[in-house]
Amino acid sequence: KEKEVTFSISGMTCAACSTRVEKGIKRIDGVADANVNLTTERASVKYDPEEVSVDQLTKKVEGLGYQVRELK
Ligand code: 9UX
Repeated sequence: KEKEVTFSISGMTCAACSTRVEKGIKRIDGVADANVNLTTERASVKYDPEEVSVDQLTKKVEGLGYQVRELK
């Protein structure tokens, strides 16, 4: 069953940053949708927990060069 997770992401300073993060997350297998908001520094991701973990999503964003934490 699909789940949704919200992240706080810092380090995004221009619109190309948030687009980059959003596209990067969307490319991951198991991700159904992703929305990244530059102004609020929030990302919401719809994903299938049987295919991808929150930790993998986090690692992806870190790999792109931003600081990320899950919001509970
Ligand atoms: Mo904008 Mo973001 O020139 O890494 S793409 S700062």
